[in-house]
Amino acid sequence: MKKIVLITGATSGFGEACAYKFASEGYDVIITGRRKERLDKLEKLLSAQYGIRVLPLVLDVRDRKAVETSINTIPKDWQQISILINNAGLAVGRDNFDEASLDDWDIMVDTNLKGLAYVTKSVLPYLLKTENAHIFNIGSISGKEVYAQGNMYCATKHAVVALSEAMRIDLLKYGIKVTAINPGAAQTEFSNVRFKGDADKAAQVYEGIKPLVAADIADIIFYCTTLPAHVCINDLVVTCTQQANSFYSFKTN
Ligand code: NDP
Ligand code: 8X3
Repeated sequence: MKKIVLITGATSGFGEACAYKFASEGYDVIITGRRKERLDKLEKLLSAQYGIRVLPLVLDVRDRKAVETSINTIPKDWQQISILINNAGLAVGRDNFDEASLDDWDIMVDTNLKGLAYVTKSVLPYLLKTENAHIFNIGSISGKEVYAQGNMYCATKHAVVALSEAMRIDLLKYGIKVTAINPGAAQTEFSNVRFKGDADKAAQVYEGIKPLVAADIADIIFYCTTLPAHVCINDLVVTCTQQANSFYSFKTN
């Protein structure tokens, strides 16, 4: 039987790249996200290209009941999940603390933190029954260093790092690996979402640097899964070569 990976936020960016990477390595993939048409398209592409099974689950990770129902009712022949990639997440807005919108903050807390926890708690019973289970949490460099106008996004990503440490400690007894991946600037739909569709503002984020692309992160996640059973990469910060940290990038124009 093929190994099974469940990926949240597989309709774009890192999640979609992970779906391609794991499918290309022969995994069956459970792809989730809110946009059904994208999931349906991805299902067709992956199964045709790689001959693996694909299970699309339309899922808003903020909806606790929907997460529980959807994951609890995964068909029997899909329940041997050995890898969970908690990737669904977003930044909404980039404003000073005093000017930021509480609605934006609610979306980020509900998605990046509570959604990640809901999904993990629901998938855990399956992981516990599988050998060499591995949880990946996509944090961010903003979970290591807070930057101006990053306030609640940075706070949620600091919380993802903290929750990853907590999972690692509490799940140690089951031999489950927990890896936090903390990328710097990566050109996905992230900035379009953050700046609410303002393409110019989104493009400015990557001007003068060669940013990470989604496949870079997917390759690194896959690499972590290839290590021997007794080896776990706990926490990784990954930036493009022109970015030193949250504050300093060496721009060439
Ligand atoms: P994208 O915007 O390209 O992808 C985000 C994914 O998250 C989409 O598939 C989206 O699917 C999904 N998502 C968002 N909200 C929800 C929700 N409520 N329920 C289910 N799925 C949801 O961005 P990235 O690929 O860049 O982002 C992926 C992760 O990486 C995020 O956690 C982000 O914070 C983090 N990150 C990104 C960096 C970057 O520079 N790009 C750097 C560091 C971390 P849909 O809209 O269909 O629901
Ligand atoms: C996304 C990277 O630097 O915009 O998490 O916060 S950053």
